[in-house]
Amino acid sequence: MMSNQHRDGVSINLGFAQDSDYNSYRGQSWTRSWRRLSSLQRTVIVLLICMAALCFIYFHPTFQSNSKKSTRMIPVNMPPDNPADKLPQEVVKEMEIEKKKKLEDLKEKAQKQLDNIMDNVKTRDDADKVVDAPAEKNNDKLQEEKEQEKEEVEVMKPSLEYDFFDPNRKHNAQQKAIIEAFKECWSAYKKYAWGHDEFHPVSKRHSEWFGVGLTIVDNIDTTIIMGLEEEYEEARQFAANGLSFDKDKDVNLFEITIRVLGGLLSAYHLTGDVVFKTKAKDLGDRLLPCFNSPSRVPYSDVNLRTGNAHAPRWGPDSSTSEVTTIQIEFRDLSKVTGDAKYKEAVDEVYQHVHDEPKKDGLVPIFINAQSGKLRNSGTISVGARGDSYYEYLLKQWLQTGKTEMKYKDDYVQAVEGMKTHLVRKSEPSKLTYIGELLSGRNFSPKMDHLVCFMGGTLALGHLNGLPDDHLDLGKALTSTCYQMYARMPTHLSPEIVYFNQAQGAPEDLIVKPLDAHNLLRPETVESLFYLYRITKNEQYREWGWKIFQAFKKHARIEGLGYSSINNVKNAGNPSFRDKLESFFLAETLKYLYLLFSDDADLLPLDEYVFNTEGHPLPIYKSV
Ligand code: DMJ
Repeated sequence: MMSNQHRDGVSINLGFAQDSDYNSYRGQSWTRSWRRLSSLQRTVIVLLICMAALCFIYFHPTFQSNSKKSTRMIPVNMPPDNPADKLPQEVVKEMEIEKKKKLEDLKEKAQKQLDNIMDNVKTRDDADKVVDAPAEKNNDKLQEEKEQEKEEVEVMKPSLEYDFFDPNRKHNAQQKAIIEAFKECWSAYKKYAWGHDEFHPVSKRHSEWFGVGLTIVDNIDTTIIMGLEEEYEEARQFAANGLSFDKDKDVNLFEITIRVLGGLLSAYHLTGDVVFKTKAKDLGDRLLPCFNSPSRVPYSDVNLRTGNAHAPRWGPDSSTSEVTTIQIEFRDLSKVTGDAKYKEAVDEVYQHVHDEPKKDGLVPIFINAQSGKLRNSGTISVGARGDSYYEYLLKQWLQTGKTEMKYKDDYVQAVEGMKTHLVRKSEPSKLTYIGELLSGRNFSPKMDHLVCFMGGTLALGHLNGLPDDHLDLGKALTSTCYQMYARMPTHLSPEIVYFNQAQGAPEDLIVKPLDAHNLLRPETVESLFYLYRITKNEQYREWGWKIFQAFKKHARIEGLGYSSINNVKNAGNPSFRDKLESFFLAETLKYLYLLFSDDADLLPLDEYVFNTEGHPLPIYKSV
């Protein structure tokens, strides 16, 4: 027998909802069930019984003055249906007195019975307490100990100050064009791929990666930020009714965290809708087994249903950026649920990496989950597998209200390390770029487009009080990233560029055939967004607009949205790769939309920190 305390009162559920259970349960359970009730519940039941008994007494014909029974007291020679008022006055009075007396007797008896029952309830309660006391004490003690062990996390609620769906929100011409691009992708995805992870706009097919409707969940916040109420409602419906993480599927911890967990948390903060929080918690719980490695550095993959976690299929190591780019999301999950376990898991990983030896703050791109060791001979890169390690150092410092100096210190040290070991200028134009250290030692003038996030991150650091040369480097690097677009025949950047170091060479950028593709990546427009917000220099908007135009010209399929392309060097035939990456909508178009926003109240940088997938999450006042 269970009792449920609801917000609007006390309700008692007798717990026999299932008929099959009921039959077998009925014979033996009333006494046990009664004993399991709290004294409040028992009192309520007893009072109800007593009230029913009193009602019975008051209203039953036996006790009514004009009842048929009372007529039996009338002398037998009188017709039974003769009204009492026809009897002599003294007889009637006598009858009234006798009836009143009887009624009083009965009331007294009922009251005595009620008192007995109440005494009994109290005694039983006390008896229960005696029997249960040691167990309760033990439980209390255990609970107390658990609470002491557990770090306290205050449950944070969304602030909801901005009305994203205000019909009076204004969009300028550029924003309208970007919204149009988003809507074109969304409606094609809706038509051909709804509920599936990714859309292939040339073949009009879809594919699965995690099997969770990735393109939708990664973009709930995009629909909100752009004020697209209809698309938001569709996404919300999916999250509420179509989204399930109960999948026998191996997923990559980092990718699902930044895209799906980050997307859900952001949607929760922007709307306050608990559906998103509930889903985020479910996902977070399913990802936690990743951290059950001997070193507590997470395995890269986990099965969402079984919780079986393991290293990647291709080797024993996890990527350094992957294990260090989950902290913002897990910390936020702890904040919104009040449960410290998520934050504790990722804090341990950060602390572990923090304690590992580094090259002037720079980390190799592989780490072993068994031993917890960074692979010493590993390449050092701010591109693939290294990138967001540096991004999350700065952003964790910001997320924690600049209270946790270890993140800032690590970040500043890493930027110094970059300046010493990785930053160079190319020939002949002296473009500033960030190269790599192969095997942790040998410089390579290779830069992934992924590195282009760093310009915006450096600017964001400067906005938060870091030195001027951070902003200078951020500007110079972003200028180079723009050149990676501007100097290609399609005006779109390749995936990887090599910078010329030889004096007298005619061109700064070398693009190898296998690196000439463009996946619609966001890093350059992301940096343009930060730099515009921070410097208000119109040049950044001009560059952003040119990049958007180039995407429109070479990556758009009319009526079907956008696809990644194979060759940015061939403007005549860049050839479609037939894939719309979810980050094109979640980041590239979102950052472009924000780049052109004149609304100072829209996601201010001192209130929100964007995760590495472009999902805004609140900045807290402390850890
Ligand atoms: C996104 O998923 C994120 O920006 C991540 O940090 C890097 N890769 C893609 C975009 O390029």
